[in-house]
Formats: sequence, C-alpha cells, structure tokens
Amino acid sequence: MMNTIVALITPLGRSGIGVIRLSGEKSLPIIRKLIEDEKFNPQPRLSHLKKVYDLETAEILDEVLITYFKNPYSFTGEDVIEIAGHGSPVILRQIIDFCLKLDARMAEPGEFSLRALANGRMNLSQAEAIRDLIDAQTVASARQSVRQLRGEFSNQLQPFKDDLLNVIVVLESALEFVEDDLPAIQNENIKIKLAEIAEKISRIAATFQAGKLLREGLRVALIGRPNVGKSSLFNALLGHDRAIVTAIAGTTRDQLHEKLVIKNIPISLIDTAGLRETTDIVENIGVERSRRTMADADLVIIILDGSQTLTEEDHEIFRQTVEYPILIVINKSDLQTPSEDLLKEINFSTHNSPTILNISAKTGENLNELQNAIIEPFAAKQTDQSGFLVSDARHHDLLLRAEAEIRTSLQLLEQKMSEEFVLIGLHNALRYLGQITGETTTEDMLTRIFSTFCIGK
Ligand SMILES: Nc1nc2c(ncn2[C@@H]2O[C@H](COP(=O)(O)OP(=O)(O)OP(=O)(O)O)[C@@H](O)[C@H]2O)c(=O)[nH]1
Ligand SMILES: [Mg+2]
Repeated sequence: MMNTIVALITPLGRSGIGVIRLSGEKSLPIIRKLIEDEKFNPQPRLSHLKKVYDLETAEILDEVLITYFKNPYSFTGEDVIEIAGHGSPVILRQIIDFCLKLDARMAEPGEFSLRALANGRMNLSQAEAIRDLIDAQTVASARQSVRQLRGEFSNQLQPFKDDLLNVIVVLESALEFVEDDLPAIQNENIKIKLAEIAEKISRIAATFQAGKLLREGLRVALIGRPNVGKSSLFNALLGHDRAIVTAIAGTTRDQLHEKLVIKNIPISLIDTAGLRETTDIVENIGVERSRRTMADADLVIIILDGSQTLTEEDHEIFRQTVEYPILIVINKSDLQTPSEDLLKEINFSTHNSPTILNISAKTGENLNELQNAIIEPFAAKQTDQSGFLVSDARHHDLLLRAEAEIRTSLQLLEQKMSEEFVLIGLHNALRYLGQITGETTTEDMLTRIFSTFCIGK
C-alpha cells in the first residue's frame, strides 16, 4: 500500500489562506481524527466548513474548509483531502504535524505529480508542463506550458509513434516469415515514410530555439571600464535605482543580477565591476568575476564613455570579447555626440561590425532602441510564436536522438542491410519518443526529473 503523503501546497508565509493537501488511503481517516468526527463522510468536490482540533489538548486550532476528492477523480488519482486553513505558518505547521502523527508522511518534491503520473492522471510531459507553468517568468511562456499541459505536445508526437510502430511491424514480420527480402515497392514506401517522420520530428525540434528563449530568456552582461555608466544604465533599464552610482571609479565590486522582460522575453541583466588593472584586492575579485560573467552571457553589452576618447582599457575589453556576441553602447550622449573619429576607431577595433548605439543613461535617450537591439538578433531566429514550441532541453535532446536513429535506419535500408539492423534504430527512436511522455522512462530517470519539482507539486 502506498503511504499517505501530506504537504503545504501554497507558499510558506502569512496570507489569507494556506492549503494543505493529503493524498492516499488514510486521507479520510486522518481528517476525521483532526475534526473529531468519526462519521464525517464528505460529498466529493464540495467545501465543508469544519473545526480542526489539537490532538493533545482538544482545543480548537483553526476553522478550515475541507474539500474531498474521491479517487480516481483527484489530482493524484488517489483519495485527496485539501484543507484550506487561515494562512498562519504556525497553525498550518501544527496541522501538518498532526497529520504526520496520524501516520501520513511528508511529500517529497514533485511526489503529488509523480503519483498522478503513476495513476495515469497525466503523462510525463504534462507533469513537466505544470512545473514550467508554475515557474514561468512571462505570460507568453506560461501559455506555452498550458498548451503542453493540455496534451498538445503528446498529441503531436502520437502519429509519429503510430507510424514508427507500423513500420516496425512490417519489418519484424518480414524478418519472421519471409525468406526473401521485402518487395521493392514496400521497401520504397517504408523509406518514404521514415524520411517523412524524421523531417517532421526535426521541424518540431527546431522550435526549441524559440521555446528556450521564451522560457529561459537571455543573460545580458553590462561590461566596461570603470565610470562609463554601467550601473547607471542598469538602473535605467530596470526603471529604478537598484545599483549604487557614484563619480568614483570602481564603485561596483559585487555583481548585481535583476530580471526584466522585453517583448515577452525574460532578461537576466547583470551589472559588473568595471574592468581595469587594479591592486585593490576586493575590486580585483570583482574584475575576475566580470570576466567569467562575460563568458556565460548570451549577450555582452560593452559600454563606452562618449565624452572621452577610447583608452587602453577599452581596447583591452574589445580584445577580450572578440569571441562573444556583443552590442556596443556609447553612453553620456547628453554630454557630447560621439565624434566620427571615435566611431571609426571602434569599427576598426572590433570584429563583425557590431551594432553601435548612442545613449544617455542619464536622460534615457535611445533606451527603447537599446531594448530592441538587445533582443533583435535572438528574436529574429524565432519561428512562428503561435505554434507549439518545445521549451524543455530534455525533450529537445530526445527528439534529436529519435531523429538521428531514424536517419541511421534509413541509411541501412538504402544500403540493403538486413531488417534486423534497421529495426534496432527504429526501436530506439520509439523508446526516445516514449521517454518524452514517460511511457518508456526508467525509475531513476523519473526520480531525476521530479527532483526538479518543489514540495507540494
Ligand atoms: N552626463 C552623464 N553622466 C552619466 C551618464 N551615465 C552615468 N553617468 C555618470 O558617470 C558616473 C559613473 O556612473 P556609474 O553608473 O557609477 O558607472 P559604472 O560604469 O557603474 O562605474 P563602476 O561601477 O565604477 O565601474 C556617475 O557620476 C554617473 O552619474 C550619462 O548618461 N550622462
Ligand atoms: Mg557600477
């Protein structure tokens, strides 16, 4: 028998209400004890106002709303009781403690979803969709998760699995019953079918670039020598004074990370310590971190001071960023419009003619243009956003693997190899596709995936 599990399914903290979920066979017996009503026989899916008592002192702990979901019509497919109490962390904690005393056990991260999966209430990609929906940073990304939750992805994959299975059946029977090879026409049809499946899988996999952008967004680092206005620009983009700004070179030492959203794309913006040679120990650590941040960023914004000529430090930054995607911003346009000479020098010192923008972090001049320039190179790669986008690296990887296996089998068919060899790849492809929805997922893979869930999910 499965244990009955319990967890707080709303965030910990003071709030109007807090909800505790019990799932398993003992859910009803436990709630009966807590409300001291052995005959409590709730009608499923209706709220019942009850008093919860302290198990030891019999004092009233809280007045709560209890909802019963009878198996199999619950989130987990088991008997579920949801207790909506007042959102007092101490009281909620105590109710959970009493559930534990009454033989429930704390739910592991993702365990409710795992049970839902085990009881066929949803498949793996749908469970992952719930996690992603909760974690979504933008509405656009949440919408994609809802589509996945509603089974759109699994439905798209199903015809491929059916087609693959049909091909496998034909090849298997040829192997079993026929002495000679498959008739040429059948062989041709199989090849056409396999090429078609591989192509369609490849097209779905290609939506990952856009899907990942929508879900994870971009890491954008502000880089430059001291005092060019990195922190001022950081604040201007965020719309509030987050970072300390002073006229002293070397103000920022630790990195600051903040989130913003530009046209549905979540941006993780990083303000860094100005790059320069320094003997100051603290600043030096900051400079070292700035270098590492550049390497991890999707985009490095190099900030220059347009009221000054380029220094050796600026040139050093150009040299260090040759391999990174960069965008150049000439700041302090309120003081001076950058000279032709300065622009020439920048173009001469950088590769791949990067976009150059004149801005003023102080007056906000050209900040909109800067926002567009940040996402432009990435958004251009996006396919049609109205379609379903693969957003999970695990799914993407499995799609690519399935495609590769089918293409290998196709080659073996072309080379007139025995069906035996062709079948290996097709079985693998089918297994990979099955792993997306969880039909062919091993126990330890499930444990790994569900460990990325939070408790209460
Ligand atoms: N006139 C003008 N001054 C600016 C502008 N942006 C920044 N400043 C000034 O430049 C000085 C340095 O600004 P910060 O934003 O602290 O520069 P930083 O690049 O973060 O400097 P470090 O943290 O020391 O590396 C401050 O006095 C700002 O007020 C601008 O667009 N126009
Ligand atoms: Mg700074």
